[in-house]
Amino acid sequence: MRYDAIVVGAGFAGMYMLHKLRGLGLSVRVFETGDGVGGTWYWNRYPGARCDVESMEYSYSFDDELQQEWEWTERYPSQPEILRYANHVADRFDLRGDIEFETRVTGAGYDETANLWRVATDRGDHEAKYLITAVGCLSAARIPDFPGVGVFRGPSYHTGRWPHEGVDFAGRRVAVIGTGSSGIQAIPVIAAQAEHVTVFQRTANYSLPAWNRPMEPEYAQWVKANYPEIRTTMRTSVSGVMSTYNSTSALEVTEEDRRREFETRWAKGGAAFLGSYGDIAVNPDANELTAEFVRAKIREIVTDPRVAELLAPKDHPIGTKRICIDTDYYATYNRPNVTLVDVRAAPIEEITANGVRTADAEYAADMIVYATGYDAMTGPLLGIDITGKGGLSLRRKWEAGPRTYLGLMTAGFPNMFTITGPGSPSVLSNMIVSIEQHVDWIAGCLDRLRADGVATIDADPAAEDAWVEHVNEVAGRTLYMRANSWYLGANIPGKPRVFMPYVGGVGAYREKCDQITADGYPGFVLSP
Ligand code: N01
Repeated sequence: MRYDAIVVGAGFAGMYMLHKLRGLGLSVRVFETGDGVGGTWYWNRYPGARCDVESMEYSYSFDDELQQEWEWTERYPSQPEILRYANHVADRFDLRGDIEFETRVTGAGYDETANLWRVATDRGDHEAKYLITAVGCLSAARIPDFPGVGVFRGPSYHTGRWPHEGVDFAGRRVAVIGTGSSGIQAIPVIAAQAEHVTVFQRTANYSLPAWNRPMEPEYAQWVKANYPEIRTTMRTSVSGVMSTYNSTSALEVTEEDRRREFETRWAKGGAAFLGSYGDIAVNPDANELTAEFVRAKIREIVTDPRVAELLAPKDHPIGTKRICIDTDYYATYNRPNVTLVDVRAAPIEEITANGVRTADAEYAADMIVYATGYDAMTGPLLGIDITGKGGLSLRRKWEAGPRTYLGLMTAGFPNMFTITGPGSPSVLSNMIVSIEQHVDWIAGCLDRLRADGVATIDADPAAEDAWVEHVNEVAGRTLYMRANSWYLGANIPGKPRVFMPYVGGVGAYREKCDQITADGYPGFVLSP
């Protein structure tokens, strides 16, 4: 079939893109691997899965009736509630009719002569003038290639591919590998049910308390009454959230003031703690003071000093790996049924029929939970065999790391747009804010191209080079480069070490994109 636009993925990005393109009167088809909408929230059904952006801020802003009618029940939304919200949006805007579920896009090739994208799925081929990827940044789940993964006798699960029917841990010995956001959320919930949990930690992570609680109706009402201003604040902020950001240096204040500020933010909960001072992300001394406060909290909470020391991160600055937000994570190590294993000191050598064998011991388990993360940002795009002009494949073009103009397009792939692509703020922000900004920008662009009789748009290679350089330069001014994070591809053996998201802030980035629209798309090549 032939469409004006094909959208890949029916998460929050694909759903809103469909809605916008329909509004322009375009014919659109969305292809989605899962059998429902929701993207990341469709797949990540592990126990404890919850968003670390507050409910009132982690929602679409494009329709006032929608944001007024939906009632969030907790401060931070749980996965089931976000999935209900995604389904509500799909029903409300009648989106399902243009979404083909259980259909995986396997390839897409640009046909220069016809100026069309030919898109292959596992259920047939299609074509479209525009190809828009809405594949998410963290959707290519990854289990490390430990020898023996297939020989384990019991069931094993990746957090990002959790069975819909749930998992019963009662009476089971569970091995959990990985202590990123997913592991840190899942471990306390699993430990409350299982006979025993053995956690395999390679890198200790900084985690801040969520202090999640039922939604206060007065607060929800206040936000709803003030949504116009609140959404503007979020869109022009650094991370796309409402929280307050203190621009003073951590080094300019007295120890007593600093302690008070840290304690206040710790007691409030959530990632706003990292906004305590303006130089935490750039100044090693300011960062160390912040990190040490968190380590002291860990030592206070965890009763066994040896375990506390293992849990206290010392090998990377705070905030340079994605900050974790938890409920009872550190306190869980005070339970008699939880064991922490340091696999930095003695790495995992193999998975055996009976459990996990490290360099110095074998740990028996009935189940394995892989909370081992994703081939982030580029993985979902390179998982599709995409070829552009002259038969250039995206995998080849991005061999040394992703190259985009604004994270929206990559030169040589005309009429292809990447929602929250590498080179845009994406994972460093409230994803819904960044998704809406990209979708609005793309829809505005397509409308304008149509009005001006433009047949193709492509990124100018020179503008792309300059943007890539800018993305690197801004990241280079921060401490982000000092951690082996997935932002840098460091979790995937052999992946090029390139800082993928744009650290310049969603407000500044939006201004830049809007200016480009106003100036008639400099940095893009438009052909009639
Ligand atoms: O994945 P991760 P995640 N041997 O890559 C370990 C978002 N998210 O699914 O740090 C031993 O962070 C690895 O160790 P190391 C959020 O953006 C959001 O937890 O590489 N261990 C690490 O501990 C988040 O950042 C929410 O040394 C191995 C873990 O596995 C992103 O998703 C909730 C290993 C992977 O951690 C990804 O989080 C959940 C090996 N060979 C996720 N390989 C919220 O909104 C990997 N590990 C709250």
